This record gives sequence, structure tokens and C-alpha cells, in this order.
Amino acid sequence: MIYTVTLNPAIDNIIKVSNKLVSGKNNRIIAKDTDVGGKGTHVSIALCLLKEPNICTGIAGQYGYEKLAKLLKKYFVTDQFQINPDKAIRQNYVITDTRGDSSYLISEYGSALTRKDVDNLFKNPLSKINEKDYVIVSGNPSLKTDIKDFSYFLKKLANTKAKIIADVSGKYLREMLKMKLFLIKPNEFEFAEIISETIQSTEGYYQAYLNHGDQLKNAKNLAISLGKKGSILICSKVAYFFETAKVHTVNDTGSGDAYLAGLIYGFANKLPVPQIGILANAIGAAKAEKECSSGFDNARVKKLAKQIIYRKIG
Ligand code: TA6
Repeated sequence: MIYTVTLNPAIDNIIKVSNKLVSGKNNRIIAKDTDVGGKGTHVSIALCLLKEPNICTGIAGQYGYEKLAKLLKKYFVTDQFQINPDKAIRQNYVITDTRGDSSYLISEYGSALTRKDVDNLFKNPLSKINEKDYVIVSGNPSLKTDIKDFSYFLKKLANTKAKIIADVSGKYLREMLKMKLFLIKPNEFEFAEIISETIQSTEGYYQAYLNHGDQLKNAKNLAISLGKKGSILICSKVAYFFETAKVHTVNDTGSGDAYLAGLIYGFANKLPVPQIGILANAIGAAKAEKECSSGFDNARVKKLAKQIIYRKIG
């Protein structure tokens, strides 16, 4: 079974303004919407769209949970969030414009993860995890979380012997890299932060992977999303670069999560590595064509997959 764990879910309030967002000017709102936020939730939505069974879990505040559950149901996701009666689900704001260059993400901190949350998580939705399962920790806990409490969560997770996938950043990714991981999926900035080096070329990513083996040794597979520049996938020391499909970007929020869902689908269904990369990139591109933070059109994925060019870089 595939589990997604969102430790700090959100409701995304999407605001569309005409032309480009400009400071010092009254930017008129031309459309508004709300959608699921919080990364792991997006991975579950994408897996459901791919008809891949999965369990959407994490810690959700009581206040706002009903709205989040209703939004998830829109994508046929039945969640198993552990509810914390003293917390509220945070509100994030995604600003897009009619130019489609990119989106602006403004997010609340949310509530710190506590040991009590962790104990409840493993007593309930995560109680049946075993070594055959995939567990995707996607999205950081609130930045107010003490790293010791996050590490308490990781220790319990490691004891399940599941295949662990990490889409977290900064100090939380450093902490997760202390344990055996099936896959990590930093973006280019998160990768540069971990290895304290900025990569100048596509081939430079493979060299950096070799040079920083000590920091990356616990990651069996490594995917690096490079936004519109494409992505890198390194499995069993073989590296590929994938160009992105050419799409008109409406809202790129959530594209990284959709891309990750494609990777997980590919690994879980034992596709050949190049096919995994092609599928993941096509899904990430198809998501960027959508107004909201989650969801994509499967027919578009099939079409975009045919466009994806890739090459071996190491
Ligand atoms: O990846 C997109 C997204 O999930 C947005 O929907 C927004 O909720 C944000 O990321 C949350 O990111 P964070 O790292 O704060 O959990």
C-alpha cells in the first residue's frame, strides 16, 4: 500500500489577477477559488487520478478539517488524517495572473508537530505499515516544529521498515537523510542547499551526486525537479535528464507534487526508469495547465508524454 503523510496540510486560497502582479498598484482580482494544499495531499490526489490505491494521512487540525476533507473528496480521495482538536488547518494563498509566467505562494506557518500527534498517527492511520509499503513524507512539518519532535516521528517511521520517500527541505531533509530512504525529490534550490553547491549545468548534477556521496548515500533513488528546465532522475547510480513538455503554464503550484506522484506510480508499478521519468514529467506539465493547485487531465498526460525528450547523463 502507498501512504502519503502530510504533517502540515493547508487550504490553498487561489487568487487570479489580470496581467502581472505589480507592487504599489491595486491588482484587481478576476477569479478566486480554494483547493487542497500541503503537498502529500496533492500526491494522493494525483495517485487517485492514476487509479493507484493509496491512503492519504497526516495531522489535520479540527478547525478547517471538514473543508479539507470535502475538497479531497472532489478528487475521490478519502483521507485518514489524524485529527488534532486543538489545531486549525492553515490557510495558504496562491496568486496567479493571466500571463501564466508563474505563481506566488504565501503560506502560514501552521502548528508545530508534537510527540502526541506522532503517537496518535502511529496508533491509528499508520498502525498497519510494513516493509512492503511505500510511505511518502511530503511537505515539511510546520517550521515551528522542534527538530527533535520530527526526529521522534522519523524513528517510529524507520521502525516500520517501509520504503520511505522524502519531499521535504532544509533541516528536515538533512534529518531524513540520516535514515535509509527509497527516494528523495528536492527541487534545484533544495538540492543546492543540501550539498552547499550551485550546479551550473545538467551534467553537473551527476558529478555533484558523485562528489557528495557522503551526504546522499542513504538515498537509493534521487529525483531533482528543475521547474521549466526539466528534471534529473538517478537510480542505482544511472542518471537521466528529462526535458519538460512545452505547455502554457496557468498555475505551476503543485506541479512538483504531481511529478512526485508520477515517480511513485512508476516505481510501484516497476516501470523501466526512463518511462518513470517520462510519466512523471508529463504529469507535472499537465498539472501546470490547470488553474488550481492539484489535479490534471490524463488524456493530456498521454499526449505530453510523447513530447518528452530525455538523455543519459551518467
Ligand atoms: O507544492 C504546492 C503546495 O502544496 C501548495 O499547495 C501549498 O500548500 C504549499 O505547497 C505548501 O508547502 P509547504 O512546504 O508549506 O507544506
